Amino acid sequence: MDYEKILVTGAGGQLGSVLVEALKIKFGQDAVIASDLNPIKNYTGIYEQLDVTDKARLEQIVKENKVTQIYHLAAILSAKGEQNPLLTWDINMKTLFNVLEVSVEEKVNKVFYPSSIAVYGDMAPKTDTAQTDFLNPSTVYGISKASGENWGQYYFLKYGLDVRSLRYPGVIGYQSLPGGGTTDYAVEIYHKAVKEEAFECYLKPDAMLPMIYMEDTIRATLELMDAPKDAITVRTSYNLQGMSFTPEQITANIKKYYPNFKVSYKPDFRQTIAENWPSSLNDEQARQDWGWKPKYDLDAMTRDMLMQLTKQYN
Ligand code: AKB
Repeated sequence: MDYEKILVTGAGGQLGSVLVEALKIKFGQDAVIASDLNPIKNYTGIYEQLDVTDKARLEQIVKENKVTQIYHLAAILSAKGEQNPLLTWDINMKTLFNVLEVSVEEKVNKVFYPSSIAVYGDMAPKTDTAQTDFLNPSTVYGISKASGENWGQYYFLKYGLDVRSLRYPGVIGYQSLPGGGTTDYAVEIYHKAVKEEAFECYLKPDAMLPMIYMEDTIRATLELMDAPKDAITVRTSYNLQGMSFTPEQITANIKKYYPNFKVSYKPDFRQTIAENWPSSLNDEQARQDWGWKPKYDLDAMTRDMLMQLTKQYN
């Protein structure tokens, strides 16, 4: 294997904390630098405190460690972003520009930039939303991701920087908790079921959204980053579909294993966000270009989530 030194920003987050472990298994513990604004509890491995809005500090870490790949995960998500739109725009874009600029300056080989289903708005078809459908995002997070994808493509075309990206659906995993997203309910609901507590859902029972299990998410990310450069025909961001379900459907699925589980509904502003997002994505291009295929459907995910969380809580 070629020499790799991989920097992950936002490594303490829901996805980052799982991705760094997968990267350590793949490339070795010394090849991965986990960075975050705050120290990561119980982390073993190389850690650097990093505010990605601080370009000089980012540059120092990349230079000193001869970083070859950056996974730029640090961002403010959809629901939290709406509480302070201008700050969200500022942070999401400034951190991306710093990563792109430093990558060109320091000749980083590859950059991973996560995009989201939030790039779509009410002008795109709701179901089987295509890669090339219209983007009119309704949240500041979605606007930052739609712009960010295009900036990634710009740096690829202008500077030859190998930026790769996925439009993630809601990510569900037992390893970590999400923060500030609209799809977060689908993680919390499992924790409540296993703790035998009632769950109050902030979306309506029929709010169907695209979701993906953590195992599939990590595999998709690594497969995309491993794909030969010539195979990547989409330089904005690839649609990625795992499964789609509503709060009512996930509840019914959990009830197969926890028949007494109780869910009530109190929709809030996140319901409006969800209403503007697709209910399923067409990910044909990812399947064609680098062989994407999800492994987990709703029931397979539920069984694994319940088993893993039962171990955690006992
Ligand atoms: C969110 O809900 O904001 C994220 C996402 C779908 O990008 N999980």
